[in-house]
Amino acid sequence: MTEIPSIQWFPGHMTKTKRMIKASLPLVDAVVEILDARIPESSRNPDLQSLIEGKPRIVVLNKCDTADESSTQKWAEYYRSQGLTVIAADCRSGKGLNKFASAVKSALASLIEKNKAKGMEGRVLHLMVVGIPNVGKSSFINRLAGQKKAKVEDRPGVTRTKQWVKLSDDMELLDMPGVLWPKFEDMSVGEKLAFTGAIKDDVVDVETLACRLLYVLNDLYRNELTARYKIQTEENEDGYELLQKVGKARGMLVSGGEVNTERAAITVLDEFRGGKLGRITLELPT
Ligand SMILES: Nc1nc2c(ncn2[C@@H]2O[C@H](COP(=O)(O)OP(=O)(O)O)[C@@H](O)[C@H]2O)c(=O)[nH]1
Ligand SMILES: [Mg+2]
Repeated sequence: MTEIPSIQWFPGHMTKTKRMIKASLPLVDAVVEILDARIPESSRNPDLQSLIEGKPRIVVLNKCDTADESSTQKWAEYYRSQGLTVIAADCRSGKGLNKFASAVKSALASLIEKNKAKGMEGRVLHLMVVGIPNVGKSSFINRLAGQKKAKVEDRPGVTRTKQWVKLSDDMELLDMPGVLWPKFEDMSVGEKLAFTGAIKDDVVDVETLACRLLYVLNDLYRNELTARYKIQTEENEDGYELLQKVGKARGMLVSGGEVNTERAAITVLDEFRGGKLGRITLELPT
């Protein structure tokens, strides 16, 4: 097990988060789980299932603009085969969110049927949003709620502790995302979270991280890598060699002609996160 400094306060924080999610659960009909489409499993909280005790779940494969389209489809099929309702979305532009309402209705079909039988057709459906830091929970809520959010807050008598955002006449969202933690214990999970920027760079060494990313990209997306930096690479080439090549190709040299590897590393990470290398998914369903 690798020690990442930030996991030292993990247990206490986690307990508080779990308590908060549990306290809100009785108020909602379904849970919306936001995942990063580039690393769906790694950006998932492994405890969520037991935490939400069988509440219907809608999975949002977010940031799908940065992920490989065919891989996102595979992930969607995979989660659907587990009985989950799935949409792919880009919460920065709002693309894909038009499918959200119908996804909720399909996830809650049996509840809606029951309501209808009880003569409570059109009863408001309540939803809670959860996910690990940086997956786009706030972007998701803001995108869906948009202007409506301000209106709800302006209404007199609306409690400020539990903010409900009205999405439509029959759907409301809890305006307080549940922040969960990813599974840090697994080295490769931690690494992927660091690649995408979910773990802050101050807890990892940028050069080591960039070397690992380059190694992985050379394995999975060699064409994209060589095209972006106009370099030639070998199969299984050492990450540090790759970093040197990138730095050289970009003219990132210090006096004496050595490559400024720190600058090269920052560039690689920034460009990967900014989608400059293309649409990349770092893991596939097994
Ligand atoms: N490319 C892309 N970036 C996104 C998307 N959704 C969110 N982001 C970015 O991801 C970062 C974290 O988003 P935020 O909503 O604050 O995440 P939170 O921590 O889960 O609330 C921000 O820089 C967002 O602009 C998306 O669908 N595509
Ligand atoms: Mg947020």
